[in-house]
Amino acid sequence: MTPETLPRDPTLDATLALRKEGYRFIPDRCARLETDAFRTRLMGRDVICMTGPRGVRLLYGAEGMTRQGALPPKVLRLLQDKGSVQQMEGAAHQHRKSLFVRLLVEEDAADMLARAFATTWTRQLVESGDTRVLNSASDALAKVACEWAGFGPDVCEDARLRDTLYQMSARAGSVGPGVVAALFRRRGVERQLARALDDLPEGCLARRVMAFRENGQAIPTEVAIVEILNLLRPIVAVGRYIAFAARVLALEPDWRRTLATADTAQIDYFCEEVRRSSPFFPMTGGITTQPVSHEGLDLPEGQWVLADLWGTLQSEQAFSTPDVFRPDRALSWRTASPSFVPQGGGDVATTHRCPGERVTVALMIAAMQVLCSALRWDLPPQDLGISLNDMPTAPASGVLLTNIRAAA
Ligand code: HEM
Ligand code: MYR
Repeated sequence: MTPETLPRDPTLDATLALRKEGYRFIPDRCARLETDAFRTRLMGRDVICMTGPRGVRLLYGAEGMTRQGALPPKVLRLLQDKGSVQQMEGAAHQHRKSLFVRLLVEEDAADMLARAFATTWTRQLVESGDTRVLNSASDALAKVACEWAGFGPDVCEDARLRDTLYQMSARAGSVGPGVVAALFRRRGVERQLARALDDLPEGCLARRVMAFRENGQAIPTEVAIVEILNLLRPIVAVGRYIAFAARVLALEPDWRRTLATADTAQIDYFCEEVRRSSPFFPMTGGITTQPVSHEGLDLPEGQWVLADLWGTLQSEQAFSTPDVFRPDRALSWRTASPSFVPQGGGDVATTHRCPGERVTVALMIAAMQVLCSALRWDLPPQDLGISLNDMPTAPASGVLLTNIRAAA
């Protein structure tokens, strides 16, 4: 089947529809057209949008794909940036990726970060007495991530810098002045980190990134900073998943009691179901670098493809009663699946799958232990609705908790 024979979205250019419909754009159209792949135009370019396992396998594992040029430039520059691991392919990608896999999956960064985050966030919450989970968890994560990387108080205690790390993912899907401001602020943080590099302690994480060797020499400083930001920014973004998890506790208070006495494995399944059911990374893009024949689809060179992650997580074929929150699905990042793809799919070492899943889930578990075991809190009336039009989205109130106190 060639692209010409795929169902076509009748809109002339669907850019506005994507902006309006957000997360629903690809899955709703696929459902309407009764297909897992359709053609349309976005930003004046021909694109194939795919939902479900076939698209996931194409973007995470098929030969002849690149991420270069596959995302709008401002999304790219705020999130991954040029020169980063996400823009590489083949042997060079695998080598750079091995750094992330070592630091984030093979070593015990997850446990260390989780412990540091639980301590920092608990202290802050008890001191402040009330909070918006999205904001306070993201801020505590920023502090913990910068300390973990080896930065001193100049960086870790800089509230504006911590907020910029948050804005980099929060603004990635917006248009207008907000995103431009976030881009400027990202550049500022890059300069600030560059100045701080000389004072880093021996053997710290940021120094290990700087010392990473490619083709016989250490990677250039600008690239090292991009990759250090690829460690800091997404740790801060985990605050969004923590807000989604806190929303479940708010809407279904029984979970507070259940998780208070649950073992880590049960809290783990709870957090994995939060990752399945919460809209976060909507879709990912790739471009063919050669003609690609993939599961019945023949794509010419230069074909832009978007793979729907959010809709795939909501598919009825893969997840029965997808609208129901059910940790007994026993999902795990440890088991490869082309449908459970909150942070991408495929093999982490050789594809663009996120290397941060172990860290993400460990931080979420720590957050649930803080909220369910270490602390007591009240829930004032608030809007916990989630708009699917904004990418990324969050519970409207950010999940407001009041009267926070240590558990007796
Ligand atoms: C890649 C989502 C957390 C580091 C990805 C990808 C997704 C994703 C969907 C694949 C992008 C693609 O297909 O091109 C998320 C979400 C997170 C998260 C929703 C929740 C906060 C993390 C964490 C880290 C991290 C905690 C590191 C500390 C990376 C890196 C890549 C990546 C370095 C690029 C991998 C490559 O291109 O090979 N992430 N991620 N992420 N993520 Fe995450
Ligand atoms: C990170 O890498 O910082 C973690 C996750 C950030 C998710 C941001 C969502 C971006 C929404 C825009 C994507 C538009 C794709 C066409």
